[in-house]
Amino acid sequence: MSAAAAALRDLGAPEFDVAEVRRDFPVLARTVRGRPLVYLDNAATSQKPQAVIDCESRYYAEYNANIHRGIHQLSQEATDAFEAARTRVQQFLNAAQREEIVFVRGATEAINLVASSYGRGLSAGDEILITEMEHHSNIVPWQLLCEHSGAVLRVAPIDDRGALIPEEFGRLLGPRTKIVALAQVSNALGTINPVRELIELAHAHGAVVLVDGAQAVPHLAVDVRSLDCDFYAFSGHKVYGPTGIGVLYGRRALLEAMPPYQGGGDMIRSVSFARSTWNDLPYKFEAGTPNIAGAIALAQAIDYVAARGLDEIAAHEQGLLEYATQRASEMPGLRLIGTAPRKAGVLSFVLDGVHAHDVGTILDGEGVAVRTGHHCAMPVMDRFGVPATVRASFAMYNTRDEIDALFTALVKVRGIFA
Ligand code: 7TS
Repeated sequence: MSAAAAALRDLGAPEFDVAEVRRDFPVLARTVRGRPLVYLDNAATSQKPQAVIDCESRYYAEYNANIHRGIHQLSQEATDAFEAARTRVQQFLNAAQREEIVFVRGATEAINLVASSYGRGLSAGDEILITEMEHHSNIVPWQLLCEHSGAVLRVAPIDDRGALIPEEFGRLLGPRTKIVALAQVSNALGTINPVRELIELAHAHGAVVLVDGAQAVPHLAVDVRSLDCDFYAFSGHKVYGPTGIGVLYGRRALLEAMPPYQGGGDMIRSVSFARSTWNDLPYKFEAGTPNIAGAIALAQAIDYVAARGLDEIAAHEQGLLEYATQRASEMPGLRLIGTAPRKAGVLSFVLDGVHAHDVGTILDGEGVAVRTGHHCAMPVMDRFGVPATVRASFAMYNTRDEIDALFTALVKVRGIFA
C-alpha cells in the first residue's frame, strides 16, 4: 500500500466501496444454476465494467473506420482515438515515449514478438534464463527460439513456497545470458517476484529483461522506468479490458534495432518487388488492421482502474487474500499450493482425495466459478507433484461473502467425497 493509501486508512477514510464497484459490472448481477454468480476466475480473465462495454460499442456505432489511411472524417476520428489509447497506455506504464508502446493481441503475442524479432540476434550457445513458475506463453516461445538458434534455455528454480530462489537465479546468470524473461506475478501460485532487483542483477550480466506483466497490471502499479525493464508484456482482458488486445512495451533503442515481426500493411514505408523498407516505431511492429475498438476500450479500462486507484484495489485484494488464506488454513485436507511471502490475490489448492476437476464441477453447481487444471503452467504442477489445482483468483469487485460462498461450497465437496 502506498503512503497515501495508508494515510487515508489511518484517517478513517471510507473503505474501498466494493458495492459501488460491483454495480459497474453488469455480469455480476446474473445467476448461474439458480445461484448468484461468484466469479473467482479473474486470473483467466476479468469481467468488464459498463464503461468499457459502452466504449467498445460506441466505436462501432459512431465512428468505425480503418485507421492511419483514410482522409475521411470517420477514419480521422478512429485514428485519433486509437493513438490517444496508445498515449494512455504510455502514461499507465510510465514509459518515456509513446513510440515504445506496441499494440498486440495479448501477452502471448508480445512475448512471441520479442522471441522472434529480438531473438534473431541470438546464436548457438547463447543462453535464455526463465523461471520455474512461468506460464507456457513465457516458456514455449523461448523453446522455439532455442530450437532454431541453438541457444540454451536455463530455468531458475523456486522453493517449496513457490518463491524464486534469488541466489540460484544469480548463479544461472553468466556472460552468455542474452535474455531473461520472467513473470512479475505468477498466475498459478500468485507469487510476486522482486523484479526490480532481479532486473538489476540481469543487467549487471549484460542481459536484456522481458517482464511478463499479464498477472501484475490488474493488481499493482507498474512503472517500467523505475523497474528498468527492457520489455514489458500484458493483456487487456485481465485488466478489465477487451480480449484480443494487449501491449508490448519496449525500450526505444532496442525496438529501433529489431527487425519486423510480421509483414503487411501499415508496417512499411515503401514496397517494391526488389526491396521494402519499414515504417517508424511503433508501426513497424503493427502489421495489418489492429483491434481498433479493443485498443480504445483498453484505454477506457485503464481510466476505470486509475479512477478506483491501483493502491486501493491492491489493498482490497490483499484483504481478500488474507481472509481466504485464513479460511483455507482452517479447512482439513486442504493444501495450499503457493505460500510465498509476497503474493497477489491467487489461492491455488488441492483437496485430499478429490480431483481438482471434480471440485470445480461441484463449485460450478453452486454458482462459484474457479479454474481447475494446470493453468498453463505444467512445470509448476510438476514442481509440487500435483496434476492440477483448484484456483480462486480475486479482482477488485470480489467480497468476503463470496469467499464464504467458496468455502461453503468446498464443505459440500468434502461431504460428497467423505
Ligand atoms: N502470462 C501469464 C503470467 C498469464 O497468466 C497468462 C494468461 C499469459 C501470460 C498469457 O496471456 P494471454 O492473454 O496472451 O493468453 N493466463 C491465464 C490463466 O492463468 N488462466 O487463463 C489464462
